[in-house]
Amino acid sequence: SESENIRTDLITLTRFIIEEQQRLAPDASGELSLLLNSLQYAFKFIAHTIRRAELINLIGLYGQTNSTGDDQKKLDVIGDEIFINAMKGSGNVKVLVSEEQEDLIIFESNSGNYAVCCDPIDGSSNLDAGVSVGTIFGVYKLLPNSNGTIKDVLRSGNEMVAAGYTMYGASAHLMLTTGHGVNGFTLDTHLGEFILTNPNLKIKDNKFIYSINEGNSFYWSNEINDYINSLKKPCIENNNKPYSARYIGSMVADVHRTLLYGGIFGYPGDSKSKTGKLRILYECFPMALLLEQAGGMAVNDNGDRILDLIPEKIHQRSGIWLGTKSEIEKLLTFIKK
Ligand code: AHM
Ligand code: MG
Repeated sequence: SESENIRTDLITLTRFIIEEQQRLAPDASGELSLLLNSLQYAFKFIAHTIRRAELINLIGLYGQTNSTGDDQKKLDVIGDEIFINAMKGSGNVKVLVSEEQEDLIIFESNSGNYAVCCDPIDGSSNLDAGVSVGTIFGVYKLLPNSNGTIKDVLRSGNEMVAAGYTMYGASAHLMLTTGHGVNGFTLDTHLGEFILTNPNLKIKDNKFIYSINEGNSFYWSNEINDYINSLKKPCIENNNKPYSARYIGSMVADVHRTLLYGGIFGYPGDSKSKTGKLRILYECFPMALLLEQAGGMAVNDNGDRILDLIPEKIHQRSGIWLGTKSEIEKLLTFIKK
């Protein structure tokens, strides 16, 4: 019967977090676990809001531009508010950087020891078309004796204690790392729980895919044009076929596919925009940590490790390439020449 086929011993995100803490840091205060719990509440709230968006007429311009000059959508504003309130309410977060806020936010009334950097709804230009968007986040522990300053976030990506994203697609998928591999969870909307569905995820390398906004190729360097053109020739590794092009234009969705199928994703700097488009703290760093923890690589346009960068400004951008080791190594033979 059907009931015999139902799995009844599910690993929820909450259970996973508690068990991971007991296994890896039995003496820890549990503060990070509580913070991860507040993050999961924000993801559920945003997932729920995006699902209802069309019905309650949230789609459309809000009539403002955000700190980086993009048109701000109603859902961007609401996603940002949900995130800010969840972090404030958790008590564990002292410093928050949001893509939608020009300055960092310090929660004076919170005594917590963590800083969170986030893009509440990345890829929001895709929302009207119903394309997947996501929340990207990175977490730092405050520096010793810090009461929460900008210095707590202007640090290398190596110092993050947790990072990940939630993609709001057909289901909501959370990919999380605390520096011990990557674990993937899927939101069961009826239970209201994220369920472990991709334990210890490792990047596959059996699909030959490149993912980049090729409309910018006129502005790319010769090295990048040569590299991308090389992928369009039949190659031995791919049974004498060229690579496939896949570009959604929503970083979370493009990275999600790269994690699950392999290949390479790039948003390089070009002659129009020297440092590309994507922001270091809440777009490049979290994705770079996930990729490395899944066995892949993430580098900038010089071929240097993304996680070794130290941003000087909270909204600083960087060119980024991420994917399997073999794809990034191929890229490096072009850009390191
Ligand atoms: P956003 O933070 O304003 O939503 O922009 C970031 C998004 C990424 O999700 C995506 O990778 C990129 O912009 C796509 O940019 P483009 O349209 O230039 O290809
Ligand atoms: Mg963004």
